[in-house]
Amino acid sequence: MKKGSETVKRIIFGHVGACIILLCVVPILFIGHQLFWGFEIKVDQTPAESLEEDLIVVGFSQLGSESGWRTAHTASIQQALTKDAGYFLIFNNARQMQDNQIKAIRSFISQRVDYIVFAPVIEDGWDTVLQEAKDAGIPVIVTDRMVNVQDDSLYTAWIGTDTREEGKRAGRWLETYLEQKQRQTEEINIVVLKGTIGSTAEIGRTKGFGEIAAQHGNWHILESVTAEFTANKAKEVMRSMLRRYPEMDVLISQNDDMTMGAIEAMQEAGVSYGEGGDVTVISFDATRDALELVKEGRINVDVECNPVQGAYVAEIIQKLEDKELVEKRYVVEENIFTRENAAADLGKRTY
Ligand code: GYE
Repeated sequence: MKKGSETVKRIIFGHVGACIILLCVVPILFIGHQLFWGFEIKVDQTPAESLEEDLIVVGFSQLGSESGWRTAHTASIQQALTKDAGYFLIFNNARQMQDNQIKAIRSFISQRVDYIVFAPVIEDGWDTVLQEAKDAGIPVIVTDRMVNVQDDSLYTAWIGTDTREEGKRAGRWLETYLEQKQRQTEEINIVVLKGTIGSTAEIGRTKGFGEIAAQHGNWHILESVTAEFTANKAKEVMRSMLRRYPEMDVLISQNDDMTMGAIEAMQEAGVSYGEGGDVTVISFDATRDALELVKEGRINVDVECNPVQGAYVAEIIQKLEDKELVEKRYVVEENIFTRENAAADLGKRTY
């Protein structure tokens, strides 16, 4: 009898003890996890507030924060999808890693968001996760870069820029410039700083410029190297290219951040560039900082890429809410800037 009650006690206290330990340890582990991962786990929160206020819940997977252009693109989406406008926005930064984007999208699906918006880091590899979103009945709006999927019905709409046309514009500008300088028959040595390999901006700009370059037997692309759209990497790559190609005439840099890095490398190496310099500089994006350099003649031409896409995303969502049909592709307007027109635009530039 005594033995029996001891056993019962042991069982009861054994369980109680285990419960107490669990109750103490689990919150400690949870807090530790929160402190360690910070806001990145924001993606797993349940948007309870959105239910109370009847907001449209949007999960936005941004590919990274690699450039000034990206900062402007993020801001544009955040400014359009505000609470005042009726949205509950869940933001996740994938730090240029596709795996992180896939995780974020899966998390949006498990939270049953109303819409998924995402800017894909590269074009390939989205079929499976987008199929999961489709099966869950969540419309996906792709912004900025494009996806390459077998079945176009895996996304509802895409809003972005015509990067191939941007590449062509750079090529056509170089044609005209060389004619004006009466250098159209000279041998022209070109180096290219590419963006993230496999991203729409890299694919389109390379292709577009390549199409024009192919029409000129005297244009020689000495080397194309990726610097992943970042200034630091571009500075490193450019240092090495300057050592290897002293005969370089033209730099094509697929975004402004890389151009800034390359300019630093040229300055360090004592190489002259821009108007009147040895290296003609062609850039993409036309952010405010870069336009200042265009105005000063340090960048010869900047082909605009427009990051202000948030309002269009909101418009697409509103149409879908109203059960209206939406276009599959929306392309934003873009310009091209040289010393002649850069100053005039700087005043009204929002990014
Ligand atoms: O040009 C670059 C950014 O995808 C168009 O990505 C975008 C490009 C933009 O990092 O600065």
